Amino acid sequence: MLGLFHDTIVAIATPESRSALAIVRISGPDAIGMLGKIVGDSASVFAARGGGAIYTSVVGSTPPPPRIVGDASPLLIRFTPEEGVRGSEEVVRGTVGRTIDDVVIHVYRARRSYTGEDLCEITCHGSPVIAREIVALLVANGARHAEPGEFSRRAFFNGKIGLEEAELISVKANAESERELRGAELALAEKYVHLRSAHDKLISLIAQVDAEIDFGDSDQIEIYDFDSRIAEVTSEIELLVRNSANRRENTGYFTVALVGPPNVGKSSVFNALLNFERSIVSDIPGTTRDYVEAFINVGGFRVKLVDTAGLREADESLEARGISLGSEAARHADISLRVTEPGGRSPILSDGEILLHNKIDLDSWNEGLSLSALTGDGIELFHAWLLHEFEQRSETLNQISLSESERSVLESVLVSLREVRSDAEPAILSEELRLAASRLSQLLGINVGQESLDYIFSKMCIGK
Ligand SMILES: Nc1nc2c(ncn2[C@@H]2O[C@H](COP(=O)(O)OP(=O)(O)OP(=O)(O)O)[C@@H](O)[C@H]2O)c(=O)[nH]1
Ligand SMILES: [Mg+2]
Repeated sequence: MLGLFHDTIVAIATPESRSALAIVRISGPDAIGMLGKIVGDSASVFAARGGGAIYTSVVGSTPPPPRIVGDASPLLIRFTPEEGVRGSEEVVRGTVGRTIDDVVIHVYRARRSYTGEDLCEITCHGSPVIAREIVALLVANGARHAEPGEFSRRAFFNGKIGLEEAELISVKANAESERELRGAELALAEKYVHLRSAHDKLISLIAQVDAEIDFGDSDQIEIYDFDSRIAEVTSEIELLVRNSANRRENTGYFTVALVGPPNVGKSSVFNALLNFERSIVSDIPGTTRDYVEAFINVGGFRVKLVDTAGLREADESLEARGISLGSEAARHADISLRVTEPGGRSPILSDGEILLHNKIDLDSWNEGLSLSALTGDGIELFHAWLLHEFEQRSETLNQISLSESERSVLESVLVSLREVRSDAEPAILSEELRLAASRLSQLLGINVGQESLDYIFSKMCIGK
């Protein structure tokens, strides 16, 4: 099967940091031909039918080996090209130069590959320098650097994955915690259930309208419960739009801010939750002058913890700025904890603030949340409380997320469905329903619009 794309793309598919192994991916009509030019055992690469691993080396040569057709010299090796370049026998100069790395290559032929075109994965040692060098060699041999999500985009266009699957891959690749992953999967499934159901209901109505046009004996269509069936479709779409609109951007994590007067131990609580000394602690009031952020994992939930500058009348403009930035961060937090200490004045809590009493080693405290950042007493209970709070709020964490273009498509479908009248001219009615259904089908990946694709694939990383 030939793919739809004429060029061959390459990218590092693993994070560009030091690791045990790294993978370079190359996909396209000439993937195998290009790879064959840079490895020691090119014959095995050309002959690969897919499925097995080839252990060989990548050999760098500068300038890259030119393709010479015709005369063979002792430096030249001969091969019979496999699929893709069939028809002409070519000879390339044998790989001369230094060995860049020993690698393992997996060749996937178009019919059975992720992208639907010839795809090779080169597993090399995990230094980013090596992986980049392999990519550079392939680019020198004619490959192009891939855009983010481009491998999956090709998989979609070559019919290897559907739109829902593509979006799911993107969600999986971006999830930073188990809870986020599960929440996002559920939200995604819900989105497609509603879309599919609205679409299918419209299709069944269109079929009935068309049957009435062909076989009915009056100028008006007579479909049982027509209006209420249209209303069902409308309310399904409305639900989808409502559940995704007016909600904060899906961050996939909760934010917890620690606020309160100086010296009550906000930074100490912050460090205790983090389990290392990230924020400076001292007995001098006003130690934290900016706000400090760090991520922790609480029972599978990803949590951004924010330590803020102590709230007080600051004479210094820098500190005042820190305090105002901290207050701003606290206002946007999902949970804002007002930290107090024994003997401190009873605070007047702002909207949504929750009291957290620190330093219980100095004085016991019987009500509400209390702990000692110094001794660790109460930290475990506090963790359990946080986890409970997150579980309660978890459905707000991953709402159905719609791009602006998806939302505007749904809104235009709603506008047209609200205008549909069962007593309209049957041919016009059929056309209106068909238009609405085709707009929905775009969102389902049938006859899909460019913007929805950009929205999905651009969220993926390079090499995906
Ligand atoms: N006894 C006791 N002392 C604590 C506890 N937590 C913090 N402290 C002490 O309280 C002082 C202030 O702690 P910080 O964590 O710097 O307080 P903060 O609220 O961040 O202060 P600012 O950054 O100035 O707003 C330090 O001397 C800490 O050692 C606690 O649980 N028990
Ligand atoms: Mg502090």
